[in-house]
Amino acid sequence: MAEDDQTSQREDVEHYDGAAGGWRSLASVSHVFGEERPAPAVLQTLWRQNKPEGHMCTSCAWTKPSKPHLFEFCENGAKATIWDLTSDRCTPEFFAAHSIRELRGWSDHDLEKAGRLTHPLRYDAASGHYAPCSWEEAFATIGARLKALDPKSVVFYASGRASIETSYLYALFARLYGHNNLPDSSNMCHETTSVGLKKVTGSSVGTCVLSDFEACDLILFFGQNTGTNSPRFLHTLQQAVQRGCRIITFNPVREAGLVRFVNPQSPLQMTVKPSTPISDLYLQVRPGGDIAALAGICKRVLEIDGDTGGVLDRAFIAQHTNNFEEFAASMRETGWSQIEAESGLSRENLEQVVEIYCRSERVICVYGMGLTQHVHGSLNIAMLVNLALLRGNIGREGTGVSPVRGHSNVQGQRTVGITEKPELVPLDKIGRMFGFDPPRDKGRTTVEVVEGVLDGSVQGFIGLGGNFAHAISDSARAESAWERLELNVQVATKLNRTHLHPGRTSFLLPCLVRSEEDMQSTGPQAVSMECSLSHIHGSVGKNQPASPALLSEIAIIAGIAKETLQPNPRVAWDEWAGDYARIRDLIEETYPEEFRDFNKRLFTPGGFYRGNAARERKWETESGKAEFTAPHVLRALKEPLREDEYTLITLRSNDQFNTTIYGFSDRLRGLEGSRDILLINPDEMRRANLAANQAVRLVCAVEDGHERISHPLKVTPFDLPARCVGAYYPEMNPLIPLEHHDLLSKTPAYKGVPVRILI
Ligand SMILES: Nc1nc2c(c(=O)[nH]1)N[C@H]1C(S)=C(S)[C@@H](COP(=O)(O)OP(=O)(O)OC[C@H]3O[C@@H](n4cnc5c(=O)[nH]c(N)nc54)[C@H](O)[C@@H]3O)O[C@H]1N2
Ligand SMILES: Nc1nc2c(c(=O)[nH]1)N[C@H]1C(S)=C(S)[C@@H](COP(=O)(O)OP(=O)(O)OC[C@H]3O[C@@H](n4cnc5c(=O)[nH]c(N)nc54)[C@H](O)[C@@H]3O)O[C@H]1N2
Ligand SMILES: [Mo]
Repeated sequence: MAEDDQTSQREDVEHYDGAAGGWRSLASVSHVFGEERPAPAVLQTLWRQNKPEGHMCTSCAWTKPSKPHLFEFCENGAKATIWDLTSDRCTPEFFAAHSIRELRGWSDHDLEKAGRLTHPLRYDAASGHYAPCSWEEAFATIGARLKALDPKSVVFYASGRASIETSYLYALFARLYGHNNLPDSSNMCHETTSVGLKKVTGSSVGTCVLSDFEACDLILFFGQNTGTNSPRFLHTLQQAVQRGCRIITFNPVREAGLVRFVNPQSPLQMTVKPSTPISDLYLQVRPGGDIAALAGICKRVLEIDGDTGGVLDRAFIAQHTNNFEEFAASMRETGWSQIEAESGLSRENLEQVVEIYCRSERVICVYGMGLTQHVHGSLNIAMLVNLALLRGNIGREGTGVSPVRGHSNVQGQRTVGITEKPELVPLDKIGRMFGFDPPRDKGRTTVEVVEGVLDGSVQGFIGLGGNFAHAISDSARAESAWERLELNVQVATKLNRTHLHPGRTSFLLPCLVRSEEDMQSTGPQAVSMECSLSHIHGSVGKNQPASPALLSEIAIIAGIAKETLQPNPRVAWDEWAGDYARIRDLIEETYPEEFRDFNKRLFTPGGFYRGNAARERKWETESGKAEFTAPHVLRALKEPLREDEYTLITLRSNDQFNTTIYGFSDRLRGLEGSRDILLINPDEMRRANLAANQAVRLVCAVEDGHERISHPLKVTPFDLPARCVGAYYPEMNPLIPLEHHDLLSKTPAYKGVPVRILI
């Protein structure tokens, strides 16, 4: 079945169904190559990228296969490396020439474009500039300030790039100092998975490995944009399709990567062969409509089983699940008219899905931010698990639930203790290993960090990478609140907006990137990452550092920790920072099952698997079984839309990595030149009396005493469902109320914001 049969194309809207990958993907890389003028060694670096002897890409978290492609990198991975290895430098002279006040007028793109940070910097409030300082001064001052603060008022944030070794030490430092305030970017991203998937399956991460994708006969895709956000995954999908696996996609946007794909690795396909169609069925669900869509699918599966029998895996349900009867009853009671209205999909389309689902023996459910970033995001995931459980599609070869993680080591950070949830960490063991009593009280999520900065209960913040105040919801409120901090330390590679809101004492500390050589007292060091499929991969950087003054993240953490904590004979910061194999020994001692023979297995081709209980049908849930969940609502949004309101989904382009804006082309959606655009469907434009290219603003429809209005956006007709508009992240973050988050995990509801259009 060709994908075009499924959704009729309109002439009056922007859509780009050109293939993802291919020549244009290479052209897009060469554009960044030209702009950043990286050293010639970068080509060699790309050659080694994601291969056993090289460094693991800092872009997405998709797995690195044991038999890598000739070039095991994608357009975005190449861009990320080139962006890191630019020849531009953001030096003390740059900061002498530009005050913080002036830099706030720069765009996100221009801030990072200034180049790699080269020296440790301290903010000088009197002049309003960052000025160079020594590492000794930075460590001594930060240590003295931390000692003076109540540890419970301090937050150690991590963006998901720092390695497993770095993350272990960072979490240990936090607990030795006295808090569990260890949120990471996952709290804005897949925390819904960590909490919601865990609740129903016992697993806080996906249950699939690569071989499952080689054995499945159907993949259901919910709200994950592979072509833009995890392009190497397209190879896996293409191969699956070529061997007859079917793909069904649920997404309000027709994302080109999920429509068809050209493999840039295959010169033959780029010159003569037609591209591979990816999705058999592409359903443009309404934002927040997945609960209803999944209810429709589950209802129909149950109906067919009632009619003919043999559809449900009754033995599995009886032995492995809980709450089936209540769930089945709730599906029987849910009416089709409600399902169609809430999902925006027809009963006929949903029945087509069921027909394919019931014919497929092995099904994988893939999802991304389209499910997690909603007020009822955890329920979205529970509904997807309901569907999988009906036919025993978890814990068998070729089946499973596969959340696609974002940052390259965000999953690994959680595995080794970066979490605000103390119950997820073996605290007794850590206490014994290092001779102390770790704090047991719950730490802060990212949302709770901002609440704390706003009400004064958070006074100190260390950011290990990331652009926290700009990436979080209500970013305008967060950014100005940041200036109230007593202590604000940012460890970074490039300048970003969070750095422009220093607190009373502030440092900006530059670190190595993963592709650079990390030379310590015992020689060059390796680190490791965990991919979306729970494999641990070693990584070695070989490039010359951007500046001789840079330190590794581990050296920076050790430097601050030594100045903060009392000496402890079991805590050997210098030895650990001098030899990362010692840190891996500690990790193995703490987590012996997952990290057995860690140092020996570091460079296993394809990584080594850390195991997953749910994959073996051992359910680490409260009931000891996989849970069916009867939905209490059918809409993932907070409230129904009023007459003049729309649901805003915030989108990523394929020319950005989160708040890092490489350029202004959203090639895979056929949108070029500007990020200040509002995507809306032409029927809605007529209804609202809007003309293409007209300038409008968005205003948040939540009335809570805060006014939230966007900058002017150009109206752009685009193929979207009714009552829905799209615009880019992070520009739209000032519109999103902080209180607007998944109810269980507090992941911000970035994909379901009620807005009005101001003309
Ligand atoms: N190039 C690039 N790669 C990246 C990133 C990047 O910014 N740029 N970011 C990285 C990070 S940290 C992450 S977490 C991942 C994010 O990767 P994804 O999980 O793909 O996240 P998004 O692009 O935010 O949104 C995914 C899709 O959800 C759809 N969507 C929106 N609302 C709904 C809904 O209600 N239901 C459904 N079914 N779909 C919906 C959107 O149309 C979009 O196609 O990518 C990682 N990789
Ligand atoms: N509206 C809306 N908001 C969102 C989202 C959305 O879909 N919509 N997505 C959310 C998601 S999924 C995420 S993960 C967050 C992202 O939030 P963050 O992870 O906090 O943000 P990034 O933009 O990834 O951080 C970029 C900065 O990291 C620093 N950096 C880069 N590499 C390194 C390194 O190797 N070491 C160190 N120390 N620093 C480094 C650079 O200084 C760079 O400026 O945003 C969230 N915000
Ligand atoms: Mo993310």
